[in-house]
Amino acid sequence: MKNQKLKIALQKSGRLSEDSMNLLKKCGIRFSSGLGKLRTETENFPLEIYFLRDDDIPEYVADGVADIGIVGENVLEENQKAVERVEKLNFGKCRLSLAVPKDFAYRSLKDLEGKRIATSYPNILREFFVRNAVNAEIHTISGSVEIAPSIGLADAVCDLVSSGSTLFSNGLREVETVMNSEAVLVSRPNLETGLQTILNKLLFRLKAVKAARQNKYILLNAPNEKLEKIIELLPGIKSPTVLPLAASGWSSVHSVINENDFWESVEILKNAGAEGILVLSIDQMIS
Ligand code: PRT
Ligand code: ZN
Repeated sequence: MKNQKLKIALQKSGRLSEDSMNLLKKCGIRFSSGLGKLRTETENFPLEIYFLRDDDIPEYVADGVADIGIVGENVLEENQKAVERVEKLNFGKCRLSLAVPKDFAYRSLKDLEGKRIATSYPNILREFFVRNAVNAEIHTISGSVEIAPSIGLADAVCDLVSSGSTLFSNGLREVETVMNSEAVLVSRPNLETGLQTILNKLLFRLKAVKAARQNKYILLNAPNEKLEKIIELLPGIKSPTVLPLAASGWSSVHSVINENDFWESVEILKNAGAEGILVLSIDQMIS
């Protein structure tokens, strides 16, 4: 169908909102995202954006109100709706963890036997306890889980953690990871051909942005006599590009390196005689 648009659901306002919108923008998709907007059209890509509460996204996608969505794996796992995971997005990283008050002498999961655990993730936690043969009482509360032990409502909690500072400032100690989570792109199953084609186009761009974020473009100058050594040390994805510089006896070396190796690589290269090292972010990387 002509003029067909893919409908995507993003979190309206919360921890995933900014990263989700930035990701689309990095994919070259232009749109306005005024505060309070529920829906927006994009200017240069057949996409329509819906802004929703994150907990509602799996259901809206499963029901076909939206075709695709961006949501945390924790929400997906808890809600168990009929949606397909299409691509992990590398942001919104956190873990769902069990935590106990500091003075709780915790050694193993067995110590939670018969205890009251407060959480907003009863389904995930129940499944975890079944898998680990622990009998504990799950108390479902919708927010401020971390204060439950101090007001006598629970003996322990199971909540999302990223830096750990919320647990710490509430006198809690993280003891077990129940699941790791990050934002994922989900889709309703069996998209019509036209919509699937648009999704494939979007995915192509998303993957290019994701790959770019994990890599840096590096340029450096090397004296020719040290060139061989430097090239050998460069952990690039392919052999680097080497160009002669106007100054005789010097070359310019260009390569792409993984962000994780980055600082270490730069130090090694510098020690090997590289000069004028420039490191640039990459916007898109198409393999
Ligand atoms: O209004 P709406 O329902 O859309 O939003 P929400 O309040 O339910 O969700 P929101 O915006 O808090 O989180 C959206 C998603 O972000 C979650 O479903 C996770 O997938 C992801 N995410 C990543 C997190 C965190 N990190 C996180 N740290 N979600 C929540 N937290 C909370 C946690 O619950 C705890 O209260 O942050 C606190 C802990 O953080 P640290 O840094 O102190 O450990
Ligand atoms: Zn929510």
